[in-house]
Amino acid sequence: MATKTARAEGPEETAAASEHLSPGDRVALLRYMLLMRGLEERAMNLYRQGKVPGSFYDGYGQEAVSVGAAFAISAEDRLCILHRDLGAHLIKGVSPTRILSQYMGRRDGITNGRDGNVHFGDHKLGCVGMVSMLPDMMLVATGMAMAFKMRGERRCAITWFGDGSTSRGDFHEAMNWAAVQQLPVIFVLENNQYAYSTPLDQQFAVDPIERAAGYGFPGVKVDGNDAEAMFEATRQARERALAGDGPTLIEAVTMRMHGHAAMTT
Ligand SMILES: Cc1ncc(C[n+]2csc(CCOP(=O)(O)OP(=O)(O)O)c2C)c(N)n1
Ligand SMILES: [Mg+2]
Repeated sequence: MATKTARAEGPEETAAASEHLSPGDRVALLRYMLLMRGLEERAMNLYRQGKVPGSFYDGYGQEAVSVGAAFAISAEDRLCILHRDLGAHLIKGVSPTRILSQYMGRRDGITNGRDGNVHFGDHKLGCVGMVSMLPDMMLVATGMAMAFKMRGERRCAITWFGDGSTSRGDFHEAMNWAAVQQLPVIFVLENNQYAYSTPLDQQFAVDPIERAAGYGFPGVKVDGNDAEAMFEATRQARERALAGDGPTLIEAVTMRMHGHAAMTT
């Protein structure tokens, strides 16, 4: 019988502090989290002034999820980044000025003014522009990982996605194919307790971390507010991927501190 574990009561398992981070790396982690927070606060002000068109989504309070994980990713790897994961773009080297230009729809933004706050990624830096249908970035990452494996390349793909995505068919298809083919892909489930206004206990009856075992690969539950734990879990998942041992599901337990999207007032 299924265990009712949907309502997260805090992480059951947290990766150990990393021996692979120097004091300078820890300062860098903090710096990127502060940069993400500051940039999003600035962008939110611009949005309220009507200077950012469209909708505005932020990762306020979730900085460690993207920053910690992306810090473990190398230049040859590929990143499928979602709407609350600005830190990953920053770690890959996208400048704050370009991010703000992107949000404001300016020509010196990443998409040269063709999109705003969500669908962008500088492919020269390894970042793939977000697909809006959730969680299709899981399939994009899985496909890239398959190409890496077929070409015999030592690299991996990583993707982030929300708790809401785990109820979609695409989630299962990506997990299954990655497992069957033993693909070098890292799935980061950003569990911020809500999908729009839907809480966890109305989304699933079993904690999605348990689904990894159902498909035949490891799942690790991490304190998503701990950048070091996120780094270490991702570093280990990348090692597995490059060793040919297949995918890993990392569940980052965090909390959405703001509404789903910003309000104009
Ligand atoms: C297939 C699909 N259905 C609906 C949407 C609209 N939508 C955008 S974000 C979102 C909520 C997603 O929740 P979650 O996956 O938990 O991510 P979070 O916003 O909490 O980070 C929805 C329903 C979408 N983009 N794709
Ligand atoms: Mg969510």
